[in-house]
Amino acid sequence: MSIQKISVIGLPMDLGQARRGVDMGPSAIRCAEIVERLEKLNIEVEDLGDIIVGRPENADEPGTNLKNLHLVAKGNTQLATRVDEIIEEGSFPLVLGGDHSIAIGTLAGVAKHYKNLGVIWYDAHGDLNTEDTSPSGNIHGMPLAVSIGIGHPDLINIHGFAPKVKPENIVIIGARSLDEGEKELIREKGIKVFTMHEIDRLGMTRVMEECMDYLRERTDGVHLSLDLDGVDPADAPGVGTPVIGGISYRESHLAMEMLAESNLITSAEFVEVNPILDERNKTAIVAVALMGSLFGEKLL
Ligand code: HAR
Ligand code: MN
Ligand code: MN
Ligand code: MN
Repeated sequence: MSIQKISVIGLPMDLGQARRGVDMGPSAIRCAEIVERLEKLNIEVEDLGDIIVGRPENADEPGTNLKNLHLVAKGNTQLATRVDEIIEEGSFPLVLGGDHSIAIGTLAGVAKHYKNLGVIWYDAHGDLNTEDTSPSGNIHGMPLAVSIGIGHPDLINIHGFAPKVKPENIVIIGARSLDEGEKELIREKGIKVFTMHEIDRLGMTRVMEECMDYLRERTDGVHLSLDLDGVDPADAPGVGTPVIGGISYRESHLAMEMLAESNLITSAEFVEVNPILDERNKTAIVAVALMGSLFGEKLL
């Protein structure tokens, strides 16, 4: 079924990592004319604005090495409710970050509506760390682990149930910076990963075909979680943790166009746009261009 209506919602969260400025991501993406661009595709678009994020007095909380745990959990709890409502109303949730910790809330709200939710995790990183394996204590390196039910109880139980996603329903695309603990978890849980090696070797067309065939046969909805650092920093410089050797702008467009043709995607989020680190809003412009392709924009 084609998408009739999109509901845009921002979570201007920068507390899941250490570099300030990513809280301005939703604003930068709106400046890059997301609403205007999607309206041109004959889809009804509503902008629900941003969820308000609290300001930390002290990042370190007693009893945990997770930074800003309380405020990250609070923002994500609110996001889960809003995303749940959007789906309930029959609209497509399009969530704007913020750092990638916001996927915890998005997935909580989305997963309630599917028995077998699929997830495409487009990212340089695995975001599969736990309190024990994390090198940083930054929650933006943990949301995928949280979604499969591994992590702090205040995070995994958001929206009242856990886990949100089965590991075998996840496909990671673009990985090139995985911590040892993440590699172990990928092997142990059988998570499907197309690293940059497979993208180089097979080409993006085949990677996306394999990804979509894999998800089509086992899921009843697919969430796209697109971290802009999955794209090469030459094309998307405005991110907090850039990793060279990434997916090109053109390959990313191709991936989005193939997803549009497949009609598989039922929710999406675009995260980690940091305008403070960007060059003339380039990364937000790239994000909006990719959204255009994801929702069916054609060159001719
Ligand atoms: N793996 C590292 C950590 O857990 C770095 C995480 C990186 N950042 C992200 N997530 N942008 O994709 O701290
Ligand atoms: Mn509901
Ligand atoms: Mn990420
Ligand atoms: Mn990343």
